[in-house]
Amino acid sequence: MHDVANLVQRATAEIAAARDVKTLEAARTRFLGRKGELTALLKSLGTLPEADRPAAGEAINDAKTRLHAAIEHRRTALEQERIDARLSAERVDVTLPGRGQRHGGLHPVTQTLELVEDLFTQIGFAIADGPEIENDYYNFEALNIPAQHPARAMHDTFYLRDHPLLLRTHTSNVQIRYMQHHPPPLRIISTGRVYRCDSDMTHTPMFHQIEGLVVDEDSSFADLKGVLEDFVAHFFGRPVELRFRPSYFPFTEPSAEVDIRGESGWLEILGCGMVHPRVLENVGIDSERFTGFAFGMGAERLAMLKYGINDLRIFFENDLRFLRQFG
Ligand code: 2NL
Repeated sequence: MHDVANLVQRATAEIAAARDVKTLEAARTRFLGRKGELTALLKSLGTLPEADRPAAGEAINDAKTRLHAAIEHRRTALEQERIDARLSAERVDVTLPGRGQRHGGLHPVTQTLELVEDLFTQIGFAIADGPEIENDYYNFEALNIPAQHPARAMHDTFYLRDHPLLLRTHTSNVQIRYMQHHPPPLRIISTGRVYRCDSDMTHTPMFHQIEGLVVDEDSSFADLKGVLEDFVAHFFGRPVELRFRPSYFPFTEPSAEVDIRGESGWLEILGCGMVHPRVLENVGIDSERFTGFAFGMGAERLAMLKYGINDLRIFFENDLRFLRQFG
């Protein structure tokens, strides 16, 4: 009897001390297993005097029941501890705000191109498109740009290796192609990428140009001025003062460069002029009957003036901190 009490005391302590199921199982085997201590006591019953056997047997069975219950109780507790530990380790805060999905937006240059196309479409201009890889005729020859002209030099124009082709230096090639297939009167806007062998603070090898062309029986320089005044007012959203300075382009005569009045002085915004009669004749238009005016501007330059940007290169760096401001 004293042995049973001692055993129960040791077993209970061990069961309570078990930190995991494996230790607990070892304790069960040691005390309740087929070769366990309690089984050994049961087997030794026969060595007791007959009169003591029922009481001893009852004590052993009672101990067996209690230890069994204690083990199951402990097992349940350990299992619960394991679940609690996992629950707190793998906790998810479902109240956190979601990561969300940002909306994309159009590049400021694209927005500028679309706004200009929109404004000119409203006053009856058609949108014309053409190739960025062009031949010498459409990029230079038809535009009255002579063979020795500096713009045609290797260091100003990108030529293709092994092909008599080049990357267009302006979108005027589109105007020439359009005039070949559309008799006047005509009004068109052409926008797109153009390429020049040039790279510094204020020049990138690729930029976007916007060109306009009107050919009609009596289009005049006054019409050109009116169209441009109207355009800048709508583009900047306020009346803007323009200044025309005499200039030179091989494809216009007379030619002018146009400035807008800025905070501190005049800022150049575009070039323009009356289409040179030779350009009209090159596309089979009677220059005695028809006259035309044309203008060209850089889209990046236009966007810089509209949004107050001072460095051209930021348009091409794809820095989201910059681009998101135009969302
Ligand atoms: C500039 C100046 C200009 C034109 C482009 C043109 C096109 C044809 C005939 C005559 Cl088909 N002219 N385009 C005329 C004057 C100026 O561009 O500074 N561009 C960035």
